[in-house]
Amino acid sequence: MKNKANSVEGGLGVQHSDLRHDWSPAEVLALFGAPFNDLLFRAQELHRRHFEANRVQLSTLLSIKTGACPEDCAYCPQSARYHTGVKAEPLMDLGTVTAAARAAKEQGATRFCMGAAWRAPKDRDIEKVADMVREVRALGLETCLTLGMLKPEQAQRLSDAGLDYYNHNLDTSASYYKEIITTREYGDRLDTLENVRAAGIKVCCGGIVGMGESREDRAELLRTLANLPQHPESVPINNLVQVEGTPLKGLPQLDPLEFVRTIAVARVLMPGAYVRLSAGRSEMSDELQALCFLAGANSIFYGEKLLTTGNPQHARDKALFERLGLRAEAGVEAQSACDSEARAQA
Ligand code: SAM
Ligand code: DTB
Ligand code: SF4
Repeated sequence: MKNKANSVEGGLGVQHSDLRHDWSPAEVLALFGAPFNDLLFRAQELHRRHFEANRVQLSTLLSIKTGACPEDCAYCPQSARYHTGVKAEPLMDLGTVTAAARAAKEQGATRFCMGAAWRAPKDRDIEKVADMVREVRALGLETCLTLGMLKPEQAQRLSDAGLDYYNHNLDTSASYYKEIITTREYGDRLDTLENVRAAGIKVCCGGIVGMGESREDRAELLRTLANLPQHPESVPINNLVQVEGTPLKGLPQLDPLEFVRTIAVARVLMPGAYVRLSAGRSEMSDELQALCFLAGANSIFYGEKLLTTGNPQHARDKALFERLGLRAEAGVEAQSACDSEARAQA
């Protein structure tokens, strides 16, 4: 079953009072500081009110334009400023993208996310990417793009092509942002999110932890997301993948339990959103991932590569789901088949 967050109050136990947009800094910090079991219990309760408890949404990523990015994001292996060994590749052709999308669908993914290492796309890029959206959608997959900053007309073109989601992360708190990126401002990110919403595209927006930020920064990131006029439908929480050559390589690792707390607080603040356990899973044990699912994560990147770095093998994820009794969320086609079956039985 799909996200229950938009269901009418009552029937599925969904309470709109769960969906707040007025969180104070102290309230969010109190959640972070609560006893671990209390926080996880609250997150799990809310998770079960809004979603099927053991379903996980599967998204597969593809880098459609790689490297040589003019931005200076300190975490990113694709910035032209750092020597990371990532080979720059121009925009992929349509056939290569659709072949990858077909393969992702065969493996069980329901959403195909295409990422480009741009500060912002040019109008001629938008036309090419819009064709990709149309073709991938025709395969029966949901589509997601992450291309950098978008102007209102560009967002509208993508919406007209049928784009389901746009990913644009705030990454961290407004105050820590300038330690990580100097080539754009936090406000630029918020502007793009507004343009995406105004075009009727669903918002995928989250961040990265483990970049040397404080707990206050993590709390501020989640508070900013939760206090947007509408919660993002999808909230990716990335654990920094430290890549040789980037300025953040060599930072101390974040306490894994603090990572779990971050997931749990995201679930409590945005109970109707898909919270994605995103980058960094290759380095996580099954036990740590299990805690993340208990904390309310209900989406993952599924597929053996993220954009330029590794992700768990399909077989490892299948074994993990088996071990935990988790099931992949059905795709749009399977979903509509279930719906007609249910209608026939009614
Ligand atoms: N260039 C576009 C942009 O920055 O919005 C889209 C692609 S960019 C690679 C998408 C997101 O990937 C970033 O916002 C960041 O959150 C995430 N990311 C990049 N490098 C990462 C890393 N080393 N570890 C974790 N997440 C990372
Ligand atoms: C997101 O939040 N994480 C993804 C996706 N959105 C685009 C990217 C993770 C990238 C990890 C580093 C890499 O593979 O290059
Ligand atoms: Fe470029 Fe995006 Fe990487 Fe920043 S995160 S360097 S904008 S590809």
